[in-house]
Amino acid sequence: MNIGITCYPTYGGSGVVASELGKALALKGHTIHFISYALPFRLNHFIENIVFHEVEMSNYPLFEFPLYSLALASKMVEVVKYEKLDLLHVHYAIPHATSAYLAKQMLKEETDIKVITTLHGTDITLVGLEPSFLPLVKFSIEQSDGVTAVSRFLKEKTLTNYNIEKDIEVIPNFIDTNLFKPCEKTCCTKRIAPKNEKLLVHTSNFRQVKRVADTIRILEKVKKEVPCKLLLIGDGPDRSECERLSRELGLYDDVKFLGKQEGLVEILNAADVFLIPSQSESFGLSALEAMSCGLPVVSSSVGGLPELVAHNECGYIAEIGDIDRMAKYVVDLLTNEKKYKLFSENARNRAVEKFEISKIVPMYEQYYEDILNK
Ligand code: GMT
Repeated sequence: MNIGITCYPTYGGSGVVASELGKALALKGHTIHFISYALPFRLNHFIENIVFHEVEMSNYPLFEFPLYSLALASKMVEVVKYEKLDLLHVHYAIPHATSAYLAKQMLKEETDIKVITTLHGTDITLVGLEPSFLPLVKFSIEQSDGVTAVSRFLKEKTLTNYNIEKDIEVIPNFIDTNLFKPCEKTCCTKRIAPKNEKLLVHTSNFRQVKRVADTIRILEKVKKEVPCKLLLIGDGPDRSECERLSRELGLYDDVKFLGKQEGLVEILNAADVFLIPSQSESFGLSALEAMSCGLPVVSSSVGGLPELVAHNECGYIAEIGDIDRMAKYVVDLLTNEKKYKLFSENARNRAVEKFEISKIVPMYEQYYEDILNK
């Protein structure tokens, strides 16, 4: 198939999923055309049947706000027409599903290009609900030829929040378990944990929904029982506030802010427990990456997290903000070697059995076929 993929190209789960899907489809022989304003950051190796089409933006002074959605629609039209695409697969509804709808209308005399929209999270649960976007998101979802959601939770939220009656296919996120796998500690943590302290880890874009401050408060409690440190990977608006909190709690030496990092597999393998106390999380790709490396996860019970983290098997889930309980769970894991080993194995097995890339990519291929033959 000849497939156009649009996604946000920078740091973030939906861009990771779209890029990894594109790469996997290309390796299976499909031709993939990425259409975005920058090269998606995971496309770091040459694959001959992946082409990137950059959406160029004009700086005309009259346009106080960049008209990206429109420029994207024009680029989509050009690529569909000249590269003879079979379908457009857009990730994150705003504005990608709307641009694709516009492109579809512009092309309708020549071809009936099919549009598939994959919903990822805040496009539905947060930004999409703002009055300035809600009608547009609802319309763009309804007009898509096919819609997928990354969890059952997200599907239900979409149907109820937007009062939509439409088939939405749940296709969960996936992981390359040959890449994200348990291995000997290769990264040196002597400076971070000189006394072999246990390591808690969290990765995110440090936005409010992630509740990163909770991870610091969890560390404060766990530290009273087990010597440990916290690794915080990533960056974003809440980072300064978290740095301030760790100083205020006298934990600045115990919380290591590592910023954005490339060597995630090494870092995860150096750590013991993954924390994800989010306010809202439609899937939790970062938790899946950790599970695939054999890390038990302690999470909040929101959104799609209970579909991913099997409670009392490969981790524990607790109410949002229940720091005491989350800390207790972490202590339980770090002080019971037998349980830790079992949960670590369960986490890895669950990633392999339910979310391995080679099992999920055929679900997208089948869905593409279904939509094209509808
Ligand atoms: O919504 C976001 O926070 C951004 C979004 C993204 O584009 O990175 O993340 C969402 O999509 C990921 C990939 O499907 C999911 O793993 C995340 O759970 C989801 N984030 C939220 O729901 C907060």
